[in-house]
Amino acid sequence: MRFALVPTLLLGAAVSTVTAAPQLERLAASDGDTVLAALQKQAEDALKQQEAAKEAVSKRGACHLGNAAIRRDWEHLSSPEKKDYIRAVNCLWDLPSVDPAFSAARNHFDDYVAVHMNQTNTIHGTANFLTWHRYLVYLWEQKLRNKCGYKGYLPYWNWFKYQTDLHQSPVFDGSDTSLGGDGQFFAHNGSVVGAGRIWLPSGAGGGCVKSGPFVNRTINIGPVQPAMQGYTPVFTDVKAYNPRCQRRDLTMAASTSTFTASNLLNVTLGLASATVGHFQDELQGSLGTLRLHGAGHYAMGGDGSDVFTSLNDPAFYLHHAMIDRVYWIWQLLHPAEANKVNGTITFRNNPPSRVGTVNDWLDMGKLGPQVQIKDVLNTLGGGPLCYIYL
Ligand SMILES: [Cu+2]
Repeated sequence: MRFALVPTLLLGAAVSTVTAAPQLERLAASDGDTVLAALQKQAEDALKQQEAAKEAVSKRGACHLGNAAIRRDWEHLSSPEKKDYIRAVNCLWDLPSVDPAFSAARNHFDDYVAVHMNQTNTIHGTANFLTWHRYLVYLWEQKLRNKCGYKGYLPYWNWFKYQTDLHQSPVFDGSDTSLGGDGQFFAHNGSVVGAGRIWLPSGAGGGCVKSGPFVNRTINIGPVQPAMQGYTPVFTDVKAYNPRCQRRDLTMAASTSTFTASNLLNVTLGLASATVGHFQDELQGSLGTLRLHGAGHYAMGGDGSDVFTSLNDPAFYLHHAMIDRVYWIWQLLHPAEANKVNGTITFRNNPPSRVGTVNDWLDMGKLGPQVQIKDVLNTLGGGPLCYIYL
């Protein structure tokens, strides 16, 4: 796919001051990880400028660059740091459910799956998609720290490394410092995605995750709509208790084709970066297209490919941290658009619904306090968030 530049007029000063066109042309010819590193540098420069400007005109808030949490690439955590994260996830799995109204949730790990499943149709393809998921993974991070003694912050899965062989990825290599490896081989006919318009061939897995620190864990909710063929969803009562192993099918057909420099540039500096509406639509993909958000889910396959209950795969949180990181980079590079939302309050406006606003509440059930979208647009203060990405 050819990378297209954003007309400078569309963006005002935002991008034109940050990146010159020749640099963009050069980036477009690089690999995804090089582009990501360049974008990160630009975002950091923009962040420093914006923070310096803020500081000049007002008293500094409690959160600033000097004390913000730093979320890092899973690969860049030390082994003890990775093991501490894994220990804390296991700790959440051992804590009791906090929502007795959802009987299939048997522990606190399940509570997150339940809250997401219950709201699936009002948090995807909606005005709140980016902020709802931002706040959810923040609550997950805080719970790991406050209830389970995790010392670090939420790591992310860098999509732009190992995308041609996910078995080599430190997130998925099956070692005791990964979030588990591939599933056992399970013969199936690939996955159907993109509203039934895209077929992805199966990988070498599809069955129970066979290695890594969570092999003996049981998941209890769903599946509701797994993309992987041969994985039968619960049709009768999606809220029913359904204990089983977690399944995965590392699917390079999704990751190799989509985690590209061209797709990353398109949403951060290209045509699809012009407005928040363009950005979020391109990030999520539309009917018949596979894009960054979907590709991460379908690259995990199995339980991770279920739009309702993909949180059953513990790598969900690292995938959505990466979504949030790209959103964070985009916000920093597009300050005039950064605090806007676009869309309605139902999945691709089906059924038709009102337009979403920054005053809408983000409902996390019993996972944490409700906040408004405007409270989580900025990761550096003005609300509960205080973090950056590195
Ligand atoms: Cu979701």
